[in-house]
Amino acid sequence: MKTLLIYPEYPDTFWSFKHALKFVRKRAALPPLGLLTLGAMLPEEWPKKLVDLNVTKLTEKDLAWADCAFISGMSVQRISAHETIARCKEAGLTIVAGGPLFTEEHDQFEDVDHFVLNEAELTLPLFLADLEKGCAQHIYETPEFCDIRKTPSPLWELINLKHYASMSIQFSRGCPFNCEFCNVTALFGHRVRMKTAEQIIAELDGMYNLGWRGQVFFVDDNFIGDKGYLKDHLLPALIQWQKGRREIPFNTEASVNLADDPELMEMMVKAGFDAVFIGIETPNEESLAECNKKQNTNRNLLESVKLIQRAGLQVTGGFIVGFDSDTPSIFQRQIEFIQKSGIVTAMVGLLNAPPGTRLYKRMREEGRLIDFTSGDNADGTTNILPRMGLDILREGYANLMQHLYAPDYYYKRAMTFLREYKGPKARTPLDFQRLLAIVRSGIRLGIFGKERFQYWKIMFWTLFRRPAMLPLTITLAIYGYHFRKIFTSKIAQ
Ligand code: B12
Repeated sequence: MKTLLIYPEYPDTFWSFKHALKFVRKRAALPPLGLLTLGAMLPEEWPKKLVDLNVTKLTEKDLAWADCAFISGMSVQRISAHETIARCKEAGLTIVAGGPLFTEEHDQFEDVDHFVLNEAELTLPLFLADLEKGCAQHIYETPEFCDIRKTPSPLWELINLKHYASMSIQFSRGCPFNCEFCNVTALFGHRVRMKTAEQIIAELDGMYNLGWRGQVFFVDDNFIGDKGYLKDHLLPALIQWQKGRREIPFNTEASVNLADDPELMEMMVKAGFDAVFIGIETPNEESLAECNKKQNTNRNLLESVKLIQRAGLQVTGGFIVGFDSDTPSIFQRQIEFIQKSGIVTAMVGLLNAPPGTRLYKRMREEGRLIDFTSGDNADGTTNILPRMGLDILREGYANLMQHLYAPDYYYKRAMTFLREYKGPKARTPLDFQRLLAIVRSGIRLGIFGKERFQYWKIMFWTLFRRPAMLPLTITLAIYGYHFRKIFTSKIAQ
């Protein structure tokens, strides 16, 4: 079976980092880890070609070569997925689809021959066995969750690593918490399932041996779901792995209770972690209680963020407006909180109810579901009727985003962060493209950008006060440019 593994294109979103990637001449932020992992589960003798539409095109030659297409994706890639399926269908390929988009919305895709849903570790062997017997079914799904200690290492050699700004690796799946709006537990379960430290080292070795020296994102739902295993096994192994080589910078996603554990933060920094994405959501205690975000309540959230930054981890954060307990004062409160926190990359979205969540069920019962989710959590759309009214919510949101990403607010926040941040231990090597990015940002932002005054102010401040942070400051300036572009094209109309 000649197999195409296809990753649909995502639109221009906050998360795509498309405008920022141009500065470093990269085509995508991250590789399609699901397909790389799936590739390793398919029979070895099947010839495989991975086409990531975010870095390359699907050609007629590809379609003529293949017998079948395995397509993955998230909801945000829906449009490109439909187009891709239509082309594969026309070329007469057998189409197999899986991953979060299809697990949640398979009934929207008529032309797919086989849906292999949920975790491929459990459903793919059943499909392959039936295929061999000539009786493959239309849908394979399971309520069970797999043992990821048996998941094979991704087939890194299927991609050209050079096109990506970062590599990704997955240590665990699942989250011990139960936030009302989050679909992680529906998709990956409540119990935290972990790979072994040996598996992670083998995966890192795999990409390192192919020449990868840039950053690696641990794409866990909550990296600190099992602190004991981290402290006793994984982090010591990572610390050991980094020894004797130019350190690889890591980043990940975690819950805010990371701030309560100085030993864990210290070990993470020692292992090379320099940033962590945290679901902060809101400074409004009532909204946190409403959505059952217990880990964020009864604490000084601002102080927790500072503790993490001081330990040496940049905090990027997710924020939500539009909870039932939110009043129109929430927009100003969010602005103040985010400015004070120094969370430079603050992803703010309207409360959405993804299918499979408890919020979705509640909204349906209350007759408040109005649309289907766009899949982009930061485009100012929602699929629920908010208590404060849709118009007030949308207007307040546009105003909030305009403030947060206006050059004066953005650069002020970056400065707040740089003052607090201890500084990374491992650094992405300054290769030719990164050097050019410095020049490009100087020209695009420092000469032609409307932020030129703030740009040079922060550059000189960093140069004299925190010179080691200069590459980080430039990165933040470039991100700011991307966020502003997205804001003007998507939200400010
Ligand atoms: C890394 C990541 C990203 C990366 C992008 C990844 C990439 N390749 O480009 C970034 C940070 C850019 C990102 C952004 C977003 N993401 Co995201 N992301 C993740 C995360 C944390 C890990 C994905 C991953 O690599 N997993 C590891 C691999 C091994 O797992 P997998 O992809 O699920 O694949 C397995 C199965 O699904 C299956 N499978 C996958 N593909 C296929 C294909 C076939 C044919 C078959 C048979 C099986 C199969 O087999 C694999 C092995 O079990 C997941 C959460 C998660 N735990 O997966 C969310 C997740 C995928 N993201 C999600 C969302 C909503 C988003 C955002 C909208 C914002 C947000 N709220 O996070 C944006 C939109 C992107 C954009 N550009 O606009 C949702 C998707 C839900 C959905 N229905 O689509 C997830 C599930 C998180 C969640 N809370 O719900 N994301």
